[in-house]
Amino acid sequence: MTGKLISIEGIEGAGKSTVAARLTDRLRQSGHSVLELREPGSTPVGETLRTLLKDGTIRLAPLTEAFLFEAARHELVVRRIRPALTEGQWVVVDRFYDSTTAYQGWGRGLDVEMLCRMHRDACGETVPDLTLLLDIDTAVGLSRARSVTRGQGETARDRFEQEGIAFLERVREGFLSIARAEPNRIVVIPVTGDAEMVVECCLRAVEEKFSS
Ligand code: Z5A
Repeated sequence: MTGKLISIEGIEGAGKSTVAARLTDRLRQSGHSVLELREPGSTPVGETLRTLLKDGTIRLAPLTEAFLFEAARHELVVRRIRPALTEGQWVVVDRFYDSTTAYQGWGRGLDVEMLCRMHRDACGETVPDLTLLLDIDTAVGLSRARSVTRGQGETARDRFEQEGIAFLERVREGFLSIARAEPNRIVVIPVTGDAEMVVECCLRAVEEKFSS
């Protein structure tokens, strides 16, 4: 595999989608061939599971939720990520398996070791070369995410937006804990400035990681 896999993580409203799009543009301008993907999604099965997973009216047990995210991830890895990396493309993915560890592990209380085994089954040796963790104050992230949802005219809040601030605090702490455990892979980007400043920080992290 000659391409690079970059995942972007963080709680909702951290600016992941914004960063993923702008980072992809900037990497393309530097001459890289870049595939931008999102999780769950970016395959027919993944997009179908995304609709189900975000539907706040359908009850799911935590383990069911974890299996569905892993199923969507396996499809993404097999159908999109591995072929792209094999062709030498760079892949920017909006969320990857750290989200399951943080949300279903730290948030829902599932066993983190079990989840890590599930990641290995779903992804095999396809692991991110670099993970950018956008770390934002929980209340700020939640309010940004909710303003987007309201802007889209949705009436029912989705499964995760129904969760309270305490859930999201656990998820945020989960992400930071994963970052502390894997400092070579994960760079924490504090979200304090505007989107352009955050993108610049991310670009610096990419350059530092891959320039040597
Ligand atoms: N989930 C899970 O539980 N387990 C898993 O394994 C996976 C996911 C993979 C996916 O929904 C849900 O599934 C997610 C976790 C769970 N839970 N939720 N909610 P999603 O993909 O639709 O949700 P999201 O990833 O959280 O997307 P989001 O809410 O859109 O957040 P974002 O992508 O991080 O933010 P954004 O859309 O780029 O920006 C939000 C707003 O802030 C927007 O108006 C921007 O213009 C603005 N923004 C962005 N950056 C800035 C800065 N720096 N300053 C000011 N304003 C900014």
